[in-house]
Amino acid sequence: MTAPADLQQLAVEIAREAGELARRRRSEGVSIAATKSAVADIVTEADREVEQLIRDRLARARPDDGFLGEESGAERGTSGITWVVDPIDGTVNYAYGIPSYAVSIAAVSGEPDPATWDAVAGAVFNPVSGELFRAARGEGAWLGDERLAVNAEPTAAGALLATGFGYDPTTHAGDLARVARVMPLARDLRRIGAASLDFAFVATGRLDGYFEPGLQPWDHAAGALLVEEAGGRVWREGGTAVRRLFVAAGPGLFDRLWRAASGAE
Ligand code: LIP
Repeated sequence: MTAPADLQQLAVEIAREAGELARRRRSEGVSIAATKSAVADIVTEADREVEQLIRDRLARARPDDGFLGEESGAERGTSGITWVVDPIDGTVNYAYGIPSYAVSIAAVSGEPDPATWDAVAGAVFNPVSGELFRAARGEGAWLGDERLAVNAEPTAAGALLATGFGYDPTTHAGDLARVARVMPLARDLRRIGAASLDFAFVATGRLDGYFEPGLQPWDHAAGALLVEEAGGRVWREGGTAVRRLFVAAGPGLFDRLWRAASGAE
């Protein structure tokens, strides 16, 4: 089995190239290729082009690996490693020109099932800020040469939290009820619009915690590893939940945030 550090290096190299393509295409103007689950759920031509670049680079470097991408679907491999890819996470931000979007690439081992896989390496790259967050299982999470650490405890002012909402308007009432349950813990709330960056910001200590229902495997595969390798905890709702809830935070906040966000209180 390839060392996590080697998989991380490949993810970093490809994320950089893919991110530069996304940034270049944005500067040339965005064209919406299609809508997906709801009118608000868009995919741009750049999403498709960037994912194809990532898929081609991975196939050339590791032809026996599997692939699971937001735009081009899944292909099983034979190596025990599957690459889980969101070519442009934060697509709506990207379409509007808001500089908060990222290429998210993760290598997972085991079955390509988010309920059971083990993320072993990942990279999250924001080509506008130039920040590339990376992690390899057991080797920490990093931003450049800076080793990342979650905030162990929020300050006395309360927790700086982030969340997100689904594209389906019928889910918004429940999402807002969840926010109301969580707000007593918070000093303030951010809605960044790219799950991979939300996770990365928890890993860096820029956020104390993050919670969001309905994330897709490619939204969380790399970001959750960043948080875990930075000393944080990540929970995903199991069972038959349709829009599974994700919660990520440092050890001093996690249990309170999970109880409030999940409604377990
Ligand atoms: C987005 C997530 C974000 C969520 C959005 C959307 P996409 O992913 O990163 O956290 O709130 O609804 O799902 O669609 O931009 O790849």
